[in-house]
Amino acid sequence: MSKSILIIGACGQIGTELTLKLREINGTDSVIASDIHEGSDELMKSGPFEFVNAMNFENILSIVQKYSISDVYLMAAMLSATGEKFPDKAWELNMNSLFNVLNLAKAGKIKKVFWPSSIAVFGPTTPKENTPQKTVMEPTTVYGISKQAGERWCEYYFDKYGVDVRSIRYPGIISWKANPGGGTTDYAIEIYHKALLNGNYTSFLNKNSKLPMMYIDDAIEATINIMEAEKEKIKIRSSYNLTGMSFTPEEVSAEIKKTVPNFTISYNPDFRQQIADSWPKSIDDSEAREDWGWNHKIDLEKMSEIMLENLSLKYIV
Ligand code: AKB
Repeated sequence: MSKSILIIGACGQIGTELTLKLREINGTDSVIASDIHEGSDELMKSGPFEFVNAMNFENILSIVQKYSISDVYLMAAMLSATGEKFPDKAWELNMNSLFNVLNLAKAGKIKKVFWPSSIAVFGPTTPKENTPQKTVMEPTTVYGISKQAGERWCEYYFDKYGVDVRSIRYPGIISWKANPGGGTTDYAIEIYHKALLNGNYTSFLNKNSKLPMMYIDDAIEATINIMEAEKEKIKIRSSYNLTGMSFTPEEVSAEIKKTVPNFTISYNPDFRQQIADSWPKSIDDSEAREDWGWNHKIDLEKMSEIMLENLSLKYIV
């Protein structure tokens, strides 16, 4: 029997491409996209869509029942930079949405949950290079605190109630289809847009701010692979470390210059610098590689080629 999937937060940066990929794999009608607002034309035309507020349990339940949903991907969240401006809202959205979905699984209404965590669970006291899976975690952002608390709750629901919840600590995700919203790693997307549109970019992080990153195709593959892996292979029920590459604004700018030779970058760090400074520079994701076969494919050079090629087409049309 084919499964029925609900994506909550389907119109966001990751949700958009996750929905498209899951529809390609499982068939259009088995994948229900949902959000509080409509998404891109491509997403809206690709299959069924429902308005769903991730903070409203009854609202999610009615859609789960309407489509006999088995798997939920909860992609709705407030990210690090916006979370610092609206701490109460960030906590409310990030935690309530998670409890709603975990409780649906606990009640046996759905079978499997994907919930994204983030490198934001780490903090200034965490070892910065090759950050291990298990280490000191003292996050200093509301987003990071909510993700860390969420990880503990996921493990708790698995241990106490047998909820099959699976999670990845996403690094910064780079993509060109849907815009990101309110993250600290967003500079690494804006820079490609501005390189093509203006030939210059003012970075809100300084030139040596090295952060873990990943191209969207790798992130989608990891997300689907962890959900498809046999249950026994998922040995960590809080969240898995995951990475593709690490780079600084200066390094990505050097990569862009290979295609846009006149591109210039300047630096004007703002409040997001402090957030970036509190996060790891590189991640040890060997447990994800060992447990369920994670393997990234795209490095900085390849990613830059893909970004510039696709964005040039977007801006020419
Ligand atoms: C952010 O910058 O807030 C996110 C993240 C690393 O989780 N992209």
